[in-house]
Amino acid sequence: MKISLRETAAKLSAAQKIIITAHTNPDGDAIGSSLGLMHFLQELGKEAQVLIDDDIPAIFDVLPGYEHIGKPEEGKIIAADLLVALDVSLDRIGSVSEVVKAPVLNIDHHITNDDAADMLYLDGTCAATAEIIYQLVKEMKGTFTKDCAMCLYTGLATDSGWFRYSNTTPATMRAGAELLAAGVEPNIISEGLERRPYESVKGLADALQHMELFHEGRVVGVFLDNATLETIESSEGLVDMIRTIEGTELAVVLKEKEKDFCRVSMRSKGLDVTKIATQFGGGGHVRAAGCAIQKPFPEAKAELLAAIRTAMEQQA
Ligand SMILES: [Mn+2]
Repeated sequence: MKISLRETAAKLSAAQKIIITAHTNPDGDAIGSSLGLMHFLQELGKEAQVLIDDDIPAIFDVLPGYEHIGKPEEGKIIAADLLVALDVSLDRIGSVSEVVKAPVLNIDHHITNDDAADMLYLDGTCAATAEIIYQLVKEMKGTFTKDCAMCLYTGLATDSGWFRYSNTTPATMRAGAELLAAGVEPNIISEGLERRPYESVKGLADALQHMELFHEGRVVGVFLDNATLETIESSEGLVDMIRTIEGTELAVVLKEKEKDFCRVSMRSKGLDVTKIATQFGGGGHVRAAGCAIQKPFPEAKAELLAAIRTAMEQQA
């Protein structure tokens, strides 16, 4: 059920013990908005804890509170007044939904949110869930501590491509400016998050050998079957690297993570890629979306490329 920002603020005000979660395979916005909200609620004297059902990449250790992010433990039931699920639909929070016994307040900016939570506050115009948390703090007449601001700024910066993508609005920049005024050190965040091990950059170079053009050069893709993927140390950040290629409208990366299980990331310069992702049960944003295809690699590749072709023809 959809609720307003004011109602969302009222639900948070009324709760004392609050568990915060976000999507598995957590990114800067999932982690930044979760920790930012945690710091804010703790300042209000509430008991707030972040639980995410996945490993947290070490690059996020520059964020205050990183070391306090917990993982749900099987059979260890937690009773709380509220479970806040950030940047996600409920199907992607892993076992947190089983472990935490509380009404679910979902806060998100993905237009593909399934609206399955008890309460949902959705604002697809926000660049990041962290931008919504910023608005919530304002709605609740709160102030930003440096710790809170560092985390929210990280969410804003990462989801907007460091304030470069089309989702960057005057409101995003104003939020960023106010967080900077609260003490954010943007260089600490960017240097921390952009750290890569040597093997990872080398892995990227290996993965790039598999780059191909499709559909008259309008689509660039890297398709890695499981055997190839096993030989590559790391292929994180591949789609953002290839999307800059001149003349392309869409970038796609497909990785066969396990036999008959392929993960897909897409970036576009205008085409609504959620229309392609949702055909395969995925979701995301107009210019950045993803999905999983449970098919053998050759079939997954062919079906995805066909779906992209159809979407491009429908757009024309
Ligand atoms: Mn986000």
